[in-house]
Amino acid sequence: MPTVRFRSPLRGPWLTSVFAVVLLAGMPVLVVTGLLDRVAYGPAQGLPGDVGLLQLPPFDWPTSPSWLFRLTQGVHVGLGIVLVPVVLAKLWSVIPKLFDRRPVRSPAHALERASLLLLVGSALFEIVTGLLNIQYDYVFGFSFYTGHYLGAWVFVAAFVAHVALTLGAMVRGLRSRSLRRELATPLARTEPEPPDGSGLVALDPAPPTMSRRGALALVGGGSALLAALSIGQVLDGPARSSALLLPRGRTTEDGPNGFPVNRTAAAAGVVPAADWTLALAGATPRTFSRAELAALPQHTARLPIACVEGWSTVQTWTGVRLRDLAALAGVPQPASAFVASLEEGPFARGTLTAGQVLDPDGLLALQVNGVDLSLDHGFPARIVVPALPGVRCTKWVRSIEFREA
Ligand SMILES: Nc1nc2c(c(=O)[nH]1)N[C@H]1C(S)=C(S)[C@@H](COP(=O)(O)O)O[C@H]1N2
Ligand SMILES: [Mo]
Repeated sequence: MPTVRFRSPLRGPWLTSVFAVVLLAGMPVLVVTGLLDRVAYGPAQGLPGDVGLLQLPPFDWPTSPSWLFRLTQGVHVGLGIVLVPVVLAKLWSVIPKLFDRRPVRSPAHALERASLLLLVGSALFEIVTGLLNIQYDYVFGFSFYTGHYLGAWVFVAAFVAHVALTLGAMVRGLRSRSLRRELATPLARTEPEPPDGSGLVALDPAPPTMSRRGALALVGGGSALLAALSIGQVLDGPARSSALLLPRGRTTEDGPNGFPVNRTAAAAGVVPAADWTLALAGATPRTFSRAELAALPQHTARLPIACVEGWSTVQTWTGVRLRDLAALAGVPQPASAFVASLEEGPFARGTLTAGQVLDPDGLLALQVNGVDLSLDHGFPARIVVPALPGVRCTKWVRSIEFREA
């Protein structure tokens, strides 16, 4: 028998099923947007690290619409945050089962318990790594990208097993009470769900201190509050400072370069030399000073920087088209381009696909919002390409190699 420690009269198959159906709708979106974000990184080149057989099939991330990564990444991080109260509520609602110490009865029962352990463990792992990554600068002893990705596959396997094992019970649970009636039931008329074999309903329920609609409002309100404290990270202008939960998406500076900085030049240890030149490698290797780049035909485009941590911003960038640089390097139809930064470190290199180089808005930007890039935003020159993950928008570019194949 379940222990008698857990006596809330609200627990029961209906309440658990309500939280479950929200997660059943939300989790697949979270997983798919997460996998898309991974695909968007493009060919692995140091980052994200190699994951062997779990590597996703190669796929050319489109450059249109330009807000595509902003959307998938924003949904992934936003939904991940908003679902936290629902996950916690779901865990609370099934706590008697989690503490069920009875011996395993059958192989099926053993499987169910193992999948539950993996489900809860991987969900908490994904929440903790995801939240830490958007709060702090890479605090892990392992690669966030690899850890979060492998954790996601454990979660997917356990989630599929759990849904297969409990879908019937969820449907029965949802049908056992009317949502509309629960929403009309105040505390005074709140009664325990009828005892059943689920192990969720307390054998000896305590008097209610909250109605079921109150519990739903608490969880929904928690999610709404988290949403309100996060949404600012994707808004430009003063509203951004409301992103109290996502400090990395906030802006400290004013002026044309006043938008979030992922990592400052000081933090990256970058001090561009006064005689900086850009090296182009290809059929006809070339070098360009900044003045020579500025004398080439310039193109302006409004494009987002969308960071894997969830924040994003749209700014007006001006610079030389990457496809013009490819032609100057003697590779007018490159299969890919390899970008290197003045900086050493995980973001210092990146590969661009043919589509990203050839997109008319794919830029080596020299200016933003009509003025030269600030040092923190990548002076002397940086990559900005539509729908390219922020992490690939390499700052302080030193060289670009255009490859035929
Ligand atoms: N060389 C270099 N380029 C970089 C980074 C970096 O740390 N070093 N950070 C990347 C990340 S993760 C993001 S989101 C964008 C942010 O650009 P911003 O700092 O100009 O807003 O720059 C990208 N380019
Ligand atoms: Mo980023």
